[in-house]
Amino acid sequence: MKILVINGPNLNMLGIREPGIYGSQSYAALVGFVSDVCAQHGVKAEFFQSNHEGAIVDAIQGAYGVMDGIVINPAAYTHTSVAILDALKAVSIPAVEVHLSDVSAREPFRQVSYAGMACEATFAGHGFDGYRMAVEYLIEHHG
Ligand code: CA2
Repeated sequence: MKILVINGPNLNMLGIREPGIYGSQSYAALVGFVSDVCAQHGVKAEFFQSNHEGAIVDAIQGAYGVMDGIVINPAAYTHTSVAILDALKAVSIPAVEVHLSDVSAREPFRQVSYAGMACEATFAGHGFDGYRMAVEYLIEHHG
């Protein structure tokens, strides 16, 4: 099984600021954590991070016919991007949404998730462990 792990804008800044919300570990540590989870399950993982909406759309399109699952934290684009929603629908690859923080307990503008409308499940508020939950969801349902 091959999984594409997509992270949206500013997640490359993890560990540098706002540790109270997003934790104190870096983006490289997140990649290491998810790589280990995937290796333990015999899953191949690829990682993509971008601050640009169109680049994320391109990455989703590039997964078509190549990847078996997508784990996506669209970050701020979660709450704004119909383009990412449409890309996920277009490729029709099983996708799971992840958020480090518990978006349901934050500002009202974070209560809407466009990308989530094309995802089979959402794990929010579990920090890095949410990515493990998402990978294991995909293995359980599509592995
Ligand atoms: O909780 C999450 O994972 C979010 O997707 C993170 C986004 C936020 O816009 C979503 O509502 C919830 C923001 C990511 C920003 O990451 C930073 C990392 C370090 C310092 C500042 C921001």
